[in-house]
Amino acid sequence: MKTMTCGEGIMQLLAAYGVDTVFGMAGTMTIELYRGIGLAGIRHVQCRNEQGASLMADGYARATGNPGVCTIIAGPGVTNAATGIAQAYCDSQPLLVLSGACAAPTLSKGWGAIHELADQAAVTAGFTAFSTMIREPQDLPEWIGRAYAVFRGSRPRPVHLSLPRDVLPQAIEGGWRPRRPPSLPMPDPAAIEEAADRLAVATRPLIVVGGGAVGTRVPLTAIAERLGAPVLATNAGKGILPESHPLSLGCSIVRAPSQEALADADVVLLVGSQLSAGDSFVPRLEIAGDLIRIDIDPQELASVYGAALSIQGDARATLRALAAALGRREFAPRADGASRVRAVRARIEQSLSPVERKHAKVWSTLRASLPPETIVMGDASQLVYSGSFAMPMEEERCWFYSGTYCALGVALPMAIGAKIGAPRRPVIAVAGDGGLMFTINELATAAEERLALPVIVWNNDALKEIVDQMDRREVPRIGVEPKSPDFVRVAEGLGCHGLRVTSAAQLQQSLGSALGADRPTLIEIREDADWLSG
Ligand SMILES: Cc1ncc(C[n+]2csc(CCOP(=O)(O)OP(=O)(O)O)c2C)c(N)n1
Ligand SMILES: [Mg+2]
Repeated sequence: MKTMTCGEGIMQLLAAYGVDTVFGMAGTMTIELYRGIGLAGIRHVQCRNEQGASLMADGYARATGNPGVCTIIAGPGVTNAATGIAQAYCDSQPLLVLSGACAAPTLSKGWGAIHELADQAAVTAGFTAFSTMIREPQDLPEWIGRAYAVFRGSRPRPVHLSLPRDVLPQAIEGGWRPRRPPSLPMPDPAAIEEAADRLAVATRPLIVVGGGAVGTRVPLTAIAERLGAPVLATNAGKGILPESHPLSLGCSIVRAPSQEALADADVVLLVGSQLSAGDSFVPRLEIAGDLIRIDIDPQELASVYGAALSIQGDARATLRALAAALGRREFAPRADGASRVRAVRARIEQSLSPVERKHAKVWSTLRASLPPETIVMGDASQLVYSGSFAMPMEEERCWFYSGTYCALGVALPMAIGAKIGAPRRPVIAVAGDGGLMFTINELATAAEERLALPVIVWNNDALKEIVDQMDRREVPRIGVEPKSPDFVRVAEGLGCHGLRVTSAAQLQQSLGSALGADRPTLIEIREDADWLSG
């Protein structure tokens, strides 16, 4: 059997699990991993800061459904990457973080080893499924097997393996093999019958879908139509039911008319969602009717919103079983579902503020300019908050706004990861002037990778969301009106195209060029532009 280093063995094993790309930043401790990356023929995308690497890996996972992998150094590599790992944790994304670590004999001793953290595994323990310090090379096949058991057999979440610098170069006997992931949990048939009984007699049923329901379009559509039930999506569930469907309320959970429809329902079927406050902007939504929850995570089923009936199971298998159970029952679907949806949509349309009407104008231009399979990566900007309900999606895995962790600066690196994972699909990033500055350095990564990536900057010369909150509460505007750079020149300096658009036609035309370009294109839209007024 061939002898190789532990670093080589890890990468060969990951290639056998299907890993084709890693996002990273090399350092003295991880060089043996890089020998393995080269030998395994894995693509390495070099970020400019480890925050970019973890966010790119997250974007890759969202676009492909496969785990995103990042390779980073110990200490500052881990603390820099923390934001992307924590975001992936909040949004249940599969992420494998491979970091260096100080030499095993120095760990926890405070000897001043380079990149030392007192307890590196503990740093990420609160936002990973597990975080482990590897002590022996032969432990790795098990820990990587456990990581894939999390990714494929449960609620996906990040896993962090810390690899000491004296472990990676050790010789191993080759031939580490992937372990077969466990099967997904199947629902209890008695619980499915009870859910069908409750739904069949509901007079105002309503369905809410989140990220855990991705992949359930066929049974979800059958259930919604069988019941005549409106379907509301969270950001992570946007597009599972096409938003052109007459029963779709889109991702309008942030708007009062949709929240009232939820409160008014007599039976609510909640699938694969925690109903995060980041989606609704209210700490706790009102649900007066009976709640039926479907989730793969038993703890989620017991959290915040107590349920009349909790069904643990894989969402697709559970909804298939529920659709079949409803099909066996005699009852007429509620006839007023689509008219309830139309009424809610009309009230939302009437409730838009002047600036939200500007946002809607931008989104309608983007929607008209972009193919339906386009992936949109959104940052925590006011334009994106409106996009949740104003940018209709016909497909799932197309809209990503991570409202729960809600970290500024995520859109650009996530879009880079998505474009690398799904090169044939159009991908755009949308960020505010404040948010883009957090990770604008990664334009250099996108340029180096020659990505045809439009990056939309919504420029209002302010951290406008916070300005508005300060104004409402009569707090002086302190620290919320930073001076923006000349974004077009910054983009050009980092190897991208850049332009400021002054009309809908110009936005449409520039997007067309950007999607076919040999480099990213920063497209600046000013909130005070004439074309958005009136
Ligand atoms: C890492 C991080 N720091 C601070 C915040 C708080 N915050 C939320 S929205 C916002 C303003 C963002 O400004 P910008 O990106 O320009 O978008 P705008 O609100 O102007 O549309 C801030 C500072 C945050 N969400 N994330
Ligand atoms: Mg702004």
